[in-house]
Amino acid sequence: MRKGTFFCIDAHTCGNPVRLVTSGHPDLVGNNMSEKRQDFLANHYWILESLMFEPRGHDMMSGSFLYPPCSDNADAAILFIETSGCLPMCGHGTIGTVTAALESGLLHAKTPGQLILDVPAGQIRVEYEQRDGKVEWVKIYNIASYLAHQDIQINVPGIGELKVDISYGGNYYIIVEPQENYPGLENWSAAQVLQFSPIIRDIINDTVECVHPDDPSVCGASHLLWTGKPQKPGSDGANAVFYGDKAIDRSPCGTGTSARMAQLYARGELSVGQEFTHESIIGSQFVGKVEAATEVAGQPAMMPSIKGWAKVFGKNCITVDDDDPYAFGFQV
Ligand code: PYC
Repeated sequence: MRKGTFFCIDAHTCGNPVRLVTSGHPDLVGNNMSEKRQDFLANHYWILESLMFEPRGHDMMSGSFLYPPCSDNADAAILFIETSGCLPMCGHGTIGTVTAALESGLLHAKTPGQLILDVPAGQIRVEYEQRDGKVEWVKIYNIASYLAHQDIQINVPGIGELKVDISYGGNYYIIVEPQENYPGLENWSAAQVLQFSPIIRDIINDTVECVHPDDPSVCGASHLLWTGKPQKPGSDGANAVFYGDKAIDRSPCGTGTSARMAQLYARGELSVGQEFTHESIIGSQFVGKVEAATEVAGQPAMMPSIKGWAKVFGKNCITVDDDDPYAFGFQV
């Protein structure tokens, strides 16, 4: 039976949507969130299609379900859903989910101001400040991030030769920096990001293997991160992250910022203790930091944190019934 009623809290993190689905959860099979993510992808994907795509969602739509923790030390678990699928980790999604869940009383921290959350990519720690019921900011201590591939030469129809890196921050990011055939984000339009990103992603995924050494279900370069000169005071870098088929993240992207810091750290351009304020395509900012050095499968890696804010703006009740020809969404 593919029908249901889903209560949702709608929020945005620094401009990008987060739809926290508070009822209608499918029971998921698995010992951890990675296995539960696989179960959702195999058996419950219609829920994502219904709640993320038009007419109930839109190109940029992104959301989550809260689940009971899988580990003894955790407060809760999150399953991320968005138009690009079920992400192993989502930074803006975590900030929005934590804000909406705390403000609505759905989530109670064992230690006020701190949470431990199981996510498909592993376990993350969160700090937050709540005043008069409102969550002021959320800081995520993200999973280990690392530069996976460096200086990959590709030939992109309509652009020409490009050199890109691939870095992991909870998802694998293809990072495009200013160079001869790419003048930087400030000289590039959103239409160009949307036109060329899927082409580059296909070229990379046909030729370069990205598989997480600790969890092979986390694989494939799913996102592109285009860099450029920041426009806002206090920013150290600017980016536009492309995901799904037509989305550009309105937030500075938590996993993208982690991946970018891991790249800069690997090149010696950021060191432990250093902050990195990242600006989005609409000028909103996350404050990133290199918290510590670590290793992933014996290779150098770093532990990033990302701090940002979210605002709750509404509640809704979405019904999905298979008598509706567009119950499971569409794309144009
Ligand atoms: O904030 O990690 C993030 C994210 C991933 C895709 C869109 N936002």
